[in-house]
Amino acid sequence: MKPFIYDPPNETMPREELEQFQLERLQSTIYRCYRNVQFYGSVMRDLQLTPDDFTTLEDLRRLPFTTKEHLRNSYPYGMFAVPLREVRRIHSSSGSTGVAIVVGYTANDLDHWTGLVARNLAAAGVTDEDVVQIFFGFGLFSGGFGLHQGAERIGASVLPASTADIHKQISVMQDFRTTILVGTPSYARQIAETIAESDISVQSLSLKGGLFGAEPWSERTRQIIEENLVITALDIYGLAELGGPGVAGECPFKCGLHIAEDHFIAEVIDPETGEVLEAGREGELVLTAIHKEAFPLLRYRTGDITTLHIEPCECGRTHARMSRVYRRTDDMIAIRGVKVFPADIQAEIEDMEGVGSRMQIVLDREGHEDTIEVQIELTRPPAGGGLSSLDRQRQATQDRLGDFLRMPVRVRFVEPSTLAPLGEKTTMVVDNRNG
Ligand code: DLL
Repeated sequence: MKPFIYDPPNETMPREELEQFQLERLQSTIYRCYRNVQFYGSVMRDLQLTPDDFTTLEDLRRLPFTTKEHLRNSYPYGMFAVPLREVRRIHSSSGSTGVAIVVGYTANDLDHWTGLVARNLAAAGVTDEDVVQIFFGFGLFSGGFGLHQGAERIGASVLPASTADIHKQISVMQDFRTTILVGTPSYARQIAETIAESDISVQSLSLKGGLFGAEPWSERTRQIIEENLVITALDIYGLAELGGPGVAGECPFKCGLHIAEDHFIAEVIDPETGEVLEAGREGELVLTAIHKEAFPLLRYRTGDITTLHIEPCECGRTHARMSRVYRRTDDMIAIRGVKVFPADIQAEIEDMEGVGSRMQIVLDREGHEDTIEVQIELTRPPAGGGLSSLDRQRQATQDRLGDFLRMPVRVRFVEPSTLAPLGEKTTMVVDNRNG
């Protein structure tokens, strides 16, 4: 049986037609950027380009990349393409280094965004019969409101549970007969493990599916959520700069996340050289927003590492798929000269029983030597309870990470919510080595 597609004319458009459609939207976006965004106007004038020079999709490559640095330099409203009176909503992302990125939406942008998130929810099986519990934060972070609007658009009953504590989440789930869970995968896993260890029978719940994202997660975490809650768990991807969630989402075939290509042009580049790579090769995702009024970005370097797949998907959608994002270009750390991706440490941890997936790496220097401490939020006390079993588990985790990294690692277990409030993302790396 083919799964439900929310917007068939746009989601299943033959690729040739889709590319023509993209070109038309790209041309009008470039024209507006040239006229209304000082930054893009001067970039194009410096390169002696005018909007008329963009006659094919490949011509997009004549433009340089836009980076987070450019957005920071234009803080808060310097890259908006419309006057503030036309802006209906503002969200922001604090980013890993603390300087906020500010994003504006016109009434049309809000409408389109809502439709995109509705597509992802529909792909996860959400209908107007569902009760959707959202445990993303509601605030400047785009997750809560983005998913909320999308679920309302479908006609589901929405529970904006936000970042309430785990017992509250579970009681809401029981009392209000939640059918769909939406939030960060780390919190979903914690909920799943807590229920599995409690005397609550999962059959007494009404759950059938979940849509999780905003942070990297592994197949192991998916498996734990799916098995313990007896649901199908799918992935949703997005970033504030491109409007928040809704940029891409998985379908039930779980073979990558379909990118909303009628709204975004996706390229994958070699992060070192900037060379555009063909489909199937791994690199940094670069996105161009071709249907935004307030905050259109051209060739934005997301920092996320992925691979594009353009061959058709069994679900019937023609939009390209991106493989699950697990690493970023900017989070690679060098410890004692060894290059490490925090996501790889996280994957080791996610593989272990009883240890939560939320962690923080703290780098320091003792004498001339780098030290690494990994702080991990424990989701529950170790089997057998007691201090000695806790210490045994800590030692086992420490040994495993030490083997993995081939250097001494200190592991410290911390209480849930220590690294960040539940449902919010943690800062992966704290580097105290230069100060
Ligand atoms: O995380 C938007 C969002 C909200 C996406 C709810 C999905 C669901 P930011 O706070 O700007 O926006 O963070 C964006 O988070 O560049 C990725 O590095 C990471 N990220 C987002 N979704 C995923 C995912 C929202 N599904 C940054 N898998 C992005 C892995 C993800 N990483």
